[in-house]
Amino acid sequence: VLLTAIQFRCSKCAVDSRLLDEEETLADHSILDTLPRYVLYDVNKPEGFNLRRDVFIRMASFIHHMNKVSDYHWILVLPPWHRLYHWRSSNLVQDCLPWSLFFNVDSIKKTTPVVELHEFFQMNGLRPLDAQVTLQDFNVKSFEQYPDFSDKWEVANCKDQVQKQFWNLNNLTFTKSLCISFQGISTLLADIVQELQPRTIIFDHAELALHNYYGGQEYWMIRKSMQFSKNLHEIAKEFKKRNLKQDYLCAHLRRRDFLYGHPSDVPNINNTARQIKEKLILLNIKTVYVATDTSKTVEELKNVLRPYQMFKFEADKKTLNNFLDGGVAIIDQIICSQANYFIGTSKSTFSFRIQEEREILGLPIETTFNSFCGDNTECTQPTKWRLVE
Ligand code: GFB
Repeated sequence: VLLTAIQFRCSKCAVDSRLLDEEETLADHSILDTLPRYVLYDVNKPEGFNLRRDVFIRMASFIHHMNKVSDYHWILVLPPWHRLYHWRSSNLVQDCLPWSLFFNVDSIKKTTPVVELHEFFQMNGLRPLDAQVTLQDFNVKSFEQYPDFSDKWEVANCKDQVQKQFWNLNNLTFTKSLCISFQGISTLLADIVQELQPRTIIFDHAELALHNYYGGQEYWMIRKSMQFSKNLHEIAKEFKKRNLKQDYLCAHLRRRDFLYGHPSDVPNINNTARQIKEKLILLNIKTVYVATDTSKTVEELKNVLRPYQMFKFEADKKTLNNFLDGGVAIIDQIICSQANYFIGTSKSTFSFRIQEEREILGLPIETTFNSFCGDNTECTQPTKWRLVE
């Protein structure tokens, strides 16, 4: 049943060739001018789920800008979730997943004009995209002497290989492809669109475009619209009803690649337990919920934390099959967002997103902006990015 569901998702991603003929009959340019225009985008392959959520905000902000300055109506195409590096269940097919599997897309649509990729194909058919733009860094020469932070872009020779096939779809083609050295905020992409005048355009390496105003009013408006799907909220609610009947502290322990990527931010198990216990005593809380990307240390931590009770969400087969690794990670995030107290892992965007969610819920800041301290290092606590309305 699961495989059929996933095949269905992927087939929804594929192009319906019948639509091309209909589209081709739209030879009359005055009709074309009344149709919406579309921006697609993709992100550097190894980036994780929560950094990608941040890139969405930047691209959504760009679409808002386009709809202010352009004569056309612009729509952002939600890039399918596709084989992320951190999704470890190798027995599951985790390709070509629509945003609706994880998010309440209706909520996003209330703030930003978006469509899923399969909806875009229903509109566009097999017509090649007008432009593929691969963003890349400027070559930095003598940066130390002359740091140049000005916003700028220019057409350039491609530094790296250009992506030929997005999301394994061989039907997504382009009329022209170019590389652009880019440095600046996402609204600067409007200048590129102005220059190329495409009806449909895809930006690769969209993560290079920065926020217009990180943590500003528009940022939070878009961020608030990115609600998780009702199904995932329901599963988190059921888990809490069964296991977390009283006040609880949530600890997010980001380990795997952080053990070597950010070793000074990851305390050992005894030190982790010590930091948790200190807070439990201070807050008079008896229960801990642990969200982590590894099962290795969970039993060990449970033992060291006794007599305090420790819980972790373990997805049953059905939940994992339906919502995959991405869904299970979101369930962890929902449960941590609603905890009485949260301690995250420094520098993890997974933890940052939980902190944002807690701001949206209006929880006291002292219960939110806390990180574990690594072993033998000076410890700084996270910046308090407060919600702005
Ligand atoms: O979300 P993310 O960008 O956060 O990537 P970081 C980490 C991924 O690991 C999550 C899994 O999206 C999940 O798939 N994961 C992490 C977890 N913590 C948990 C957890 O508590 N529970 C569950 N179920 N899954 C960045 C990456 O990770 O770290 C970059 O985006 C790079 O690609 C960098 O690897 C070093 O910011 O934590």
